[in-house]
Amino acid sequence: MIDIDFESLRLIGLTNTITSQLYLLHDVPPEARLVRITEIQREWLTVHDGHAEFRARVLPALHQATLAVGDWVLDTTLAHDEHWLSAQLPPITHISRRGNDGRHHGLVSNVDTALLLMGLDHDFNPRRLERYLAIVKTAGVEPVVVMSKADIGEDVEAGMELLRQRLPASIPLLAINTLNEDSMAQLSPWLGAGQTLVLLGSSGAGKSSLTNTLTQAGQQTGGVRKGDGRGRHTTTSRSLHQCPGGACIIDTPGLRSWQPDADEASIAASFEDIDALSAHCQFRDCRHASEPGCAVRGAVDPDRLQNYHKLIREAHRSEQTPLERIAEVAKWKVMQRAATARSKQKTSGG
Ligand SMILES: Nc1nc2c(ncn2[C@@H]2O[C@H](COP(=O)(O)OP(=O)(O)O)[C@@H](O)[C@H]2O)c(=O)[nH]1
Ligand SMILES: [Mg+2]
Ligand SMILES: [Zn+2]
Repeated sequence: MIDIDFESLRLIGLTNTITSQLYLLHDVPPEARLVRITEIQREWLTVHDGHAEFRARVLPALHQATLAVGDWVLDTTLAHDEHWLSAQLPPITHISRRGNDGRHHGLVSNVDTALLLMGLDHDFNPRRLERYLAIVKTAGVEPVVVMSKADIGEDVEAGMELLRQRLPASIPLLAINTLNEDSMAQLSPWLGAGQTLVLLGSSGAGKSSLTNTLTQAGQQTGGVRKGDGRGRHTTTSRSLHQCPGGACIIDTPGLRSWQPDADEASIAASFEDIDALSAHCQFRDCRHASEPGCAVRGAVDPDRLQNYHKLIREAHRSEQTPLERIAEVAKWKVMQRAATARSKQKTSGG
């Protein structure tokens, strides 16, 4: 087994659970070192070994497409200080999305908490927030809803009240000013040593501002990107940063096409309030549409329920193969033709 400097690697998020994943790998060269991916570029990756960041490339045995920021990988140093990555530890959590082409896109790995950022200004959009919640919860990651721009938003209290009414009470919900160090204290329950957080939200929501505040607050200890001479960073790709308290933060750019990479059942389960209430519906297979004795309709915000149906329909469509989709459309046409024929018969008195 390879040597592991747990003390240093803990600063970039190593946990016991991840360490035990090492035993799943075969033929680990004794000189290999455990490192974490902090940034991915086309030609190279940036990895961190607990002390410093450096560039590395991926050996053909390992497919770059399966790697995401936050993954733990094995690094071998060759002559000329060249770093090559040879193996990936199976991620404990992995957030991915499905593009419009139906393909899976890995986003981040091994995160404990996702901070879902949304501005209390024009960015406010509960449906988009619920989409993010579905993506995160289906990946087994704990969400925290962080409403930014609490200092400049209009109707801050009304917006917060709307979300409190609409979302299950079990989802933490905060209003912050990302530029203010007080936001540190509000987020402290999720910023413990060894914790990894990812920031998700549309462009302009305040993700990079919050990253700067959390990584530069208080005294500056050895940080991945503290004082890297580039000043405040702007996000062009996903990248991992260290907080003084020992947590790691992965900042992401805003994403456009954003579909959960999950099946209908997992999405249904991720709406925990609807899931719990549906046990009391009269019909076991109630779709909470127009069935009698539905325990969900009326109890859940109608717009939230509509959004739930929309996300489930999307998942259903992307699970279908092209042939199944053609068959479904054909079935529809037959049914429509039959209905038209019936109504014609009625009007002609036949
Ligand atoms: N007043 C105020 N401005 C904010 C807040 N969060 C972000 N901003 C501003 O909004 C703009 C976009 O923020 P940025 O962090 O780059 O958003 P990102 O695209 O999510 O990374 C910047 O001009 C920030 O200064 C906040 O909580 N309060
Ligand atoms: Mg940004
Ligand atoms: Zn129902």
